[in-house]
Amino acid sequence: MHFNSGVANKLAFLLTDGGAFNGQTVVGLGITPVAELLYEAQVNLLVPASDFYDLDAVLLQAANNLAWPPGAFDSLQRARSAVEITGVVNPATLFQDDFEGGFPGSWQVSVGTFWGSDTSGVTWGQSTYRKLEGNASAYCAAAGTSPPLPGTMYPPHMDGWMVYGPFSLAQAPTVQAAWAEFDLFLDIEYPFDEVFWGVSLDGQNFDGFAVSPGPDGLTPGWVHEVFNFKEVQSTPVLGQGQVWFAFNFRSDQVVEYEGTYVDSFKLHRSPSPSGQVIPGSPPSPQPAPPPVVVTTGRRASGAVTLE
Ligand SMILES: [Ca+2]
Ligand SMILES: [Ca+2]
Repeated sequence: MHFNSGVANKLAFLLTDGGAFNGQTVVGLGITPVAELLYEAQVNLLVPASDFYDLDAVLLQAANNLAWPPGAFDSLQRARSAVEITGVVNPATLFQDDFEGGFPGSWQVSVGTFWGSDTSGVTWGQSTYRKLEGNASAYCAAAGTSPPLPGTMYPPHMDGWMVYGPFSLAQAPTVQAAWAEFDLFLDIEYPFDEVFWGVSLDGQNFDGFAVSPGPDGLTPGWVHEVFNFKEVQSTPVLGQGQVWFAFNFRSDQVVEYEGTYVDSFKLHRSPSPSGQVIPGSPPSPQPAPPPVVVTTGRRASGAVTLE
């Protein structure tokens, strides 16, 4: 668990003692309810993959779980506004996939060109070997050219893509927050093999996080990830009519492990769009052209560490 930010401390301080900050005046609630709130958020709603932005998605839920009275809710809203993590009100789920149905379904799966002619040709597919819930998940090396047997190892020279989109974040009312939420199981070679997730405005150039969990490439079982699109400031997708989301798995030339699984994928926006929710485009009957460019300074392995 890491709320690796003085901002979270400021939020807790404001809620506890009250005060004026960033144009907001917060009535203090005292230590006990704030401790209960953060405990609920950390222990019951956040898990190890969470980061500071996850607070945005869970603080109100935590307060709701604890049956906070309106006055305390008001303090929480003001404290959230003061530290600028507002935006999650009346959220809607734009798309979700538990990977139980036919794969790839709404995803476009492809092999990228990072390794050129050396590519393994293996990419994401459906697996029943590991799953968080139900009978299946998405596995980084379950499809393509001669995928490995379930529960064995991904091949070297992988560049497997799984892309969803385009979906719209432009429907009224104005989007205040949008995020993806999913669960991961990682067993990969740290720090040379990695899984990446990110967003794009053209379906080709993705910006996000590459993860190779240190020190051993393993997550402690399944971990929950909340990827707030505000984290990717160089690709501002809020308000855009065509947005793509992707997972990418890359392995280098030597040393392989079991790989990466994804389950319980959800795509959210806040507030909910007025009228009918249109969950992106229908699945394409044509193979998608491989997205090959990842434009992020955070592509470096280990830039984000699951712990
Ligand atoms: Ca599942
Ligand atoms: Ca490797």
